[in-house]
Amino acid sequence: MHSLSLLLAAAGLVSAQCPYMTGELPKRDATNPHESLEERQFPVPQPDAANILREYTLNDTDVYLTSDVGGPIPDQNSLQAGERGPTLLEDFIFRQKITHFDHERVPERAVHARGAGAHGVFESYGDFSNITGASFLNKPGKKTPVFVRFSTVAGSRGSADTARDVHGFATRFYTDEGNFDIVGNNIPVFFIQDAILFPDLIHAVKPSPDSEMPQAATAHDSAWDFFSQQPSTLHTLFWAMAQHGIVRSFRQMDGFGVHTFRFVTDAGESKLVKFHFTSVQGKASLLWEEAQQVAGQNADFLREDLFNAIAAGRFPEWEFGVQVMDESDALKFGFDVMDPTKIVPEELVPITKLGKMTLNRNPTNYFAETEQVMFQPGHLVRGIDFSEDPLLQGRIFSYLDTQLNRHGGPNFEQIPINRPVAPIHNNNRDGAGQMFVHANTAAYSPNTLNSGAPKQPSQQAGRGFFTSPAREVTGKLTRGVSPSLSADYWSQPRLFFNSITKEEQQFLINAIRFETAHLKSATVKKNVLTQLNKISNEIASQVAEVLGMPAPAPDPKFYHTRTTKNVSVFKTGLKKLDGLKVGLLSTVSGLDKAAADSLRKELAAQGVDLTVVAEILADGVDMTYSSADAIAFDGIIVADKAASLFASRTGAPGNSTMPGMKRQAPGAMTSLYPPGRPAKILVDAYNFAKPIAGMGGSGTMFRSHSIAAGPGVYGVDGRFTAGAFLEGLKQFKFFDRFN
Ligand code: HDE
Repeated sequence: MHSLSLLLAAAGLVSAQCPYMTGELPKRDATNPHESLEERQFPVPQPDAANILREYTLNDTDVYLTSDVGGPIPDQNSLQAGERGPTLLEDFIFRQKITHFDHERVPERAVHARGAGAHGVFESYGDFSNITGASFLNKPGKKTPVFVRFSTVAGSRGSADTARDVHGFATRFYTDEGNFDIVGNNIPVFFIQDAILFPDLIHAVKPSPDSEMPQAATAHDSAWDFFSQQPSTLHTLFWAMAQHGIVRSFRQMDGFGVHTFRFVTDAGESKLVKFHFTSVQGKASLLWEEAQQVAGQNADFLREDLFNAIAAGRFPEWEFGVQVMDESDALKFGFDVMDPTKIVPEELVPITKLGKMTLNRNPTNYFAETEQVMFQPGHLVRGIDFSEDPLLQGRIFSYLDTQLNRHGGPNFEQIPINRPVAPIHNNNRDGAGQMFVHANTAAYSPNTLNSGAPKQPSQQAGRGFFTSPAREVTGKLTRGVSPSLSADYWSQPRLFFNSITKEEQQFLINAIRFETAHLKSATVKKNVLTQLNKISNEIASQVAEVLGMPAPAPDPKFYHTRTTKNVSVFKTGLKKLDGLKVGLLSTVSGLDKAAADSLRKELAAQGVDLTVVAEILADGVDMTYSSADAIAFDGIIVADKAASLFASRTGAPGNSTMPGMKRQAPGAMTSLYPPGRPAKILVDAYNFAKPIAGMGGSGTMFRSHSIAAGPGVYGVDGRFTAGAFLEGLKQFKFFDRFN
């Protein structure tokens, strides 16, 4: 029997040591030269549910270095003719090492090149066989391994994490009936309605072909030229320009399948569904100025947050749910539910929660796992089916094709991170890098020579995948956008704008102002205003003001005052503080270690990390002012007796020893950190709307930096409590400071 055929269902698997690791290979029958590998009956490696890659993981502890084919070799010096060279062609060790290095890179993803992944587990809340035949949802408590890759879209693999962008949220369920991928985003809608426009969208958004600028940004003419001529982009653009484009953490964002899919029961009854992953941590985002600083100072901000949280045992969680609609509901809500530029408002169809996903293990090797994971909307399991959405239809083709390009052959599904935990039996054969030794010589179907196996499953036999019987297609062949998709691109961006907080509204307008102020073409600017004005005259007028153009007269056809829920970041806010960071600004001499420790404990009880900052690394100090900045923290506390560090105003003449710089107030003179750095951390944190506090009567100090008492500013009156500060962290941002 084929060894993979016994790779068992993920849930509840027993761990078994790989035979190749123990060295206990079965004996070969030397008298039978035709004995096949199958007949040798290898003990079958079974995936361990806690780590489905364990059997493939190489451990180099206390071993000798070998060549790729196993012989021990030294590889630190080339073989050369004589002491001073040259290197000899004979040097197989040199050639193998260098050749392998020369071929280390595979093409980065055409989009979503920058990402971070993690393993985890999905647990079903119940038996949902009344709506789907999907086996991973058919039992309460049933566990299925998952791998998730989060990403940004436009930037290349080395771009900064906090570029303003849509964020990818791709989830693979390694179900016991095959892999199921939801290749989704953190924004529930998409820019276009037909996959044939995807190359146009991406060419417009990516850097200019002549200068390769700008990297990971849409603040350029071609992007807005496309956006303003293709109004299907407006809704997604609004989400991306709002806080969803600059998330605080991958952990603090929701995920969406975007398209409408189908759930199909074993009996063949189908419903339309939309997939949702709702963050148990809650939602949080950065401010734009903050995100820009982070991009310069810590390009790894989001991946670092995810990696560290998981390493610290603070496992991020999402509730997985579906909006369920009848087949007959497709046009009932005033728009087409096949339209990926529309949300189905939760007031109309609430989310049914199906289970919880927990990410609990970091990858062991970035390339092998995160870079080689190859998602596809076409990875579908019995019980789930596609919809007619033309965008989804195109994706089913594109992802398979792009994986062929990235891997260079059809066997990428055999790479450990892509292998299902379910058995594989088919007549696909050969190709570069084939990993299986297929024993069946009748590699075709139908056959009699292998007794018809692998047999054809069906809806009834063998739990085969089947297309929903309710799907019916008629009509003349046509190219063109359906009127049900093109009737209204403007009401839902307005619904989104109406439903976010007034601060978020202003941030959204500011973001559009920032981007459009980079435009050179007067035509593009004019077209942008025309489109914005169809959504809101207020938005168009505010943008026009910055562009030095006249405010347009209202174009009210799509104006309305409706709102919906769960589209704002700050309205719902944080539910858990796990993994947030607080900086305690102190001095080496004034540090009260006992007070710092007790504060650390109080914050840690809610999953918050305390970092003590002082002039130099000393006992009890975690970070120095030479390397700290406000962006490293979600909140700042100034320690008792540290006030001397804040004597000068931000930007005051330097305290540096650099030639030509004036000296500043006594007490702040040092060459240990840039001029005014401690005060800058405090003032930046305030300006980034973070909670700040002084532990011991900090009123005067705050006032000297123009920080007024108010929400999110604690301890001004000398009364500081960790509890109040933690509440402040939950609110996360304090916008009254900008009023
Ligand atoms: Fe993708 N997309 N996409 N996309 N997409 C890719 O596949 C594509 C779309 C999304 O972490 C590529 O493996 C087309 C919507 C994510 O590995 C490529 C269209 C949504 C990821 C591709 C879309 C997405 C990708 C590039 C228009 C949200 C990263 C590398 C029909 C629902 C997955 C790759 C990962 C990646 C094509 C539109 C999400 C080129 C043609 C809509 C999260 O195949």
